[in-house]
Amino acid sequence: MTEENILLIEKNSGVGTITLNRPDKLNAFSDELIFKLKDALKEMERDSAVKAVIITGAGRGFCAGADLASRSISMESAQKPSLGTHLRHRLNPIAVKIRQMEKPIIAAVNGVAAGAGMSLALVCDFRIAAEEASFIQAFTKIGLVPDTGSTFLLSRLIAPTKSFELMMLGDKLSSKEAFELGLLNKVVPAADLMKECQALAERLIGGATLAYALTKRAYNRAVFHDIEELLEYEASLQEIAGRSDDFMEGVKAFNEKRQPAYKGR
Ligand code: T3D
Repeated sequence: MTEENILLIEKNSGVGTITLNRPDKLNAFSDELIFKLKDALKEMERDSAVKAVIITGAGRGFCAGADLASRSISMESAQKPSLGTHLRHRLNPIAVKIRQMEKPIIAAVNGVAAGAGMSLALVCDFRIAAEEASFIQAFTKIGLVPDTGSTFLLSRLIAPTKSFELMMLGDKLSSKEAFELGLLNKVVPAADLMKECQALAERLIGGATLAYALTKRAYNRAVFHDIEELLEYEASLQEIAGRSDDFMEGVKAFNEKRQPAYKGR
């Protein structure tokens, strides 16, 4: 069944706001939501009246990563889904588009950001989070490898010791902890989140936008010059993890709301 209005777009004073809108699923990435996000980013890039972009989520989640309910349905078919292909065609192009777009992109992290939802926040240029927001590298908890850029985004944004621990254990980070680690620009009360993000966007729009665009280009070159190669590497590893019994068990356990019983294969 097609869901309605799963992504909302608003344009105001040169700022384009994209809202992921599947609140009852904590804005998990269904295929349709991914396609709509990709189209929305292209629209923001093309529209010369839009000078800065904010990405946020409706309800109490920012984005809970891949939609595990639809994964469960697709794994029941004889043909196992290829997660490598899924990443190459769906999520990885979004990460590349956000890094390549020469307009500042702000993640307004209103709630939990898990799995590829955390990657989405990490790949943006700025991250402002509500006090209630949290961050989880949920991947290994369901038998997967961090993807959509998480392996290199996290380990380049914060110290490798902590980033590796977060990827391996998948423990939840509060906004306060994420800020202290250097993952966030600011933490604000939920009621002020969109106001703060709009103010930052308007400040950027009012500045030397060509210089900002060139600075983003230089930053990409300095820090993320190998983004496409690393996304491809993650996809090739996810292809292996996605065919494992542990991944099948991880998704099944999540949907059955129980602890998984992994076998390491
Ligand atoms: O498959 C591929 O395409 C490859 C790419 C993979 C990239 C990935 O992102 S892998 C990681 C996928 N995400 C996760 O593993 C996170 C799963 N979610 C959670 O662990 C928890 O929901 C949270 C920690 C995010 C939040 O916990 P909590 O207790 O605040 O909320 P909840 O009760 O678990 O969730 C609320 C509802 O959202 C619930 O539905 P219900 O029972 O009320 O009908 C839950 O099932 C739904 N939901 C949460 N996350 C997802 C989801 N539904 C589908 N997919 C989800 N990822």
